[in-house]
Amino acid sequence: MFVVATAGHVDHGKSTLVRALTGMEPDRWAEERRRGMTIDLGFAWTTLPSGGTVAFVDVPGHERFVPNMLAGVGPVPAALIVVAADEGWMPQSAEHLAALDALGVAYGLVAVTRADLADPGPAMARARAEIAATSLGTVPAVAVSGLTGAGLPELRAALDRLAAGLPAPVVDDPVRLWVDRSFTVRGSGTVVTGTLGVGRLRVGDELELAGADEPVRVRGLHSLGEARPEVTAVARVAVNLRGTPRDRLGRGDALLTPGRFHRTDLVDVRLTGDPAADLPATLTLHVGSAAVPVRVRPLGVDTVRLRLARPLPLLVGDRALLRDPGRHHVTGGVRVLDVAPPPLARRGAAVTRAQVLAELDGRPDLAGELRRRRLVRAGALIRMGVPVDAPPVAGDWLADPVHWRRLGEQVTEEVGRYAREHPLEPGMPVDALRQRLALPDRVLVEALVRPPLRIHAGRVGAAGADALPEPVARAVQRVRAEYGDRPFRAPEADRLVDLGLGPREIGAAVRAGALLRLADNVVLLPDALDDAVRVLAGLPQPFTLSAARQALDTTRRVAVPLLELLDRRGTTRRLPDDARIVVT
Ligand SMILES: Nc1nc2c(ncn2[C@@H]2O[C@H](COP(=O)(O)OP(=O)(O)O)[C@@H](O)[C@H]2O)c(=O)[nH]1
Ligand SMILES: [Mg+2]
Repeated sequence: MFVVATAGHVDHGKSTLVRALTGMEPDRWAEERRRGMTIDLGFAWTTLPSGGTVAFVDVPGHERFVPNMLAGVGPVPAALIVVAADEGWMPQSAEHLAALDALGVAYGLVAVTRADLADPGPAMARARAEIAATSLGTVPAVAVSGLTGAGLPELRAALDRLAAGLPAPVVDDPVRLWVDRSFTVRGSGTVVTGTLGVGRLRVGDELELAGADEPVRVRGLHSLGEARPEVTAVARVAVNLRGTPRDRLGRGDALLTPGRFHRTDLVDVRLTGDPAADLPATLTLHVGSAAVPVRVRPLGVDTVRLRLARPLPLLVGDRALLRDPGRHHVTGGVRVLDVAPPPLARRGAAVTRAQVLAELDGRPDLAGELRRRRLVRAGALIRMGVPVDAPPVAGDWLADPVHWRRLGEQVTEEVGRYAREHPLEPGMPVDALRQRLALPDRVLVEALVRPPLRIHAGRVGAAGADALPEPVARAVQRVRAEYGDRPFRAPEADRLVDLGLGPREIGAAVRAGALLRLADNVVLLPDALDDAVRVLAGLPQPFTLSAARQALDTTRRVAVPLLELLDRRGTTRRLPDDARIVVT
């Protein structure tokens, strides 16, 4: 199937032509038929001579209903531009063409209608000249009469050729179905319709609703009036949603493949076409079937920041248009450059940003994104519409190579500085390093630490940094020399000072396993513990504190905390009468 939207001034015969081609009534409402005027979008389809199907989105031509027209053409990549032979090029011919141009529509043809009423030549020449200056370029033209049927076979053939020239549909990309209608079907519940430009939908699929966080489930699918288990792009499709109240969604919403779209209310864009020098501060942004008020902040010559009144699922490269609803005027096209732009808080930030934006063209560019964002999750980029084909540096983090190398150097610098400032600590705590480098995730620190650095017990240091600093090692050796043969005599506080063992040095020695701390300023050599257990086990059980003190040849200063330590470890057990036994 291919989908074509009509375009053209009111009363030029768009709906008549669609009716003549399809035998279906595009004006769906009683009011439309009574007034003989299209107000909202109409839908009809037919089989072409080639056997292919063309579906029409018939739009209103009246200037009051341009927003409806834009909701119809937004998601549709081809246009049938209708001009009446007897009236020629008119204001909404021009405005609709400006809209197609702003959206970058590149495929189309002209039908000069009411050719039974006047010579179609002048209208056709004018229309082709106007269109040639837009994204559509030179297009085929056919003169027709919806009344007599003249020219319809030629128009069908031209539609077939247009279809043959369209790019192949992309069926494996994520779905973003812009809703153009929503209604309730008795017994089925809520149904939404739209033009599926990319991807595929299946009954049972779980989708996201752009405006809400809960998922919705596809209960049924219709296309061309028939129920189908699956619909692939390009297609007009009606989606029956399970358990979604009708008032939860409407035109301008979008059904999305879960997790694949970034919803944003702030975008930096390039204005295409002929940007007005004095852009109004508020405009309406039309994208897909959505129309959202935006505040405009000029940044560069042709780049602006838009603050949207509600978030939309936008991607880098999206085409949209800005319209001034008060002046019935398409102000220009928009190409989305960045859907997650940085805040402009600091002085001069806007100028810098304008320079950055001047380099962007809306084509997703992984290397450029990495250069600008430095560190970003792959999933975040994919949700912005940037394909990721580079390996992550850690977890799902991607890094700009230059930034990553610089971070590696900073790790070495920071860890070195920390070691100088904290000589007794066995390295820099990983989290301190993470904060110092302003890294958003610990896995990044872990990936940045390379030999000779390593992570040990939550700290980053040189391999062997948990060994004792030189002066402490010497002091411990002196302790060993002096107390090796009386292992339960702890050095007195004065002696520790003489040896250069202050609280920090003792801490370092304890962490390195070179000393055993029983209490403040009470330290033993580490093997003393096993020796003590052996001695105590040789005593008659249970034994008293005093018996233990004598057997160990030590003082209460050591014996009390030593036994308490053994109690805590469950090596000894303290009985109600304060005697102890060794637990075997
Ligand atoms: N004579 C003649 N009248 C036409 C032709 N096409 C449309 N009309 C009439 O023009 C009027 C507007 O047609 P319509 O299809 O509603 O125009 P739309 O606003 O562009 O959809 C209607 O009265 C039609 O009957 C045509 O080819 N020949
Ligand atoms: Mg109409």
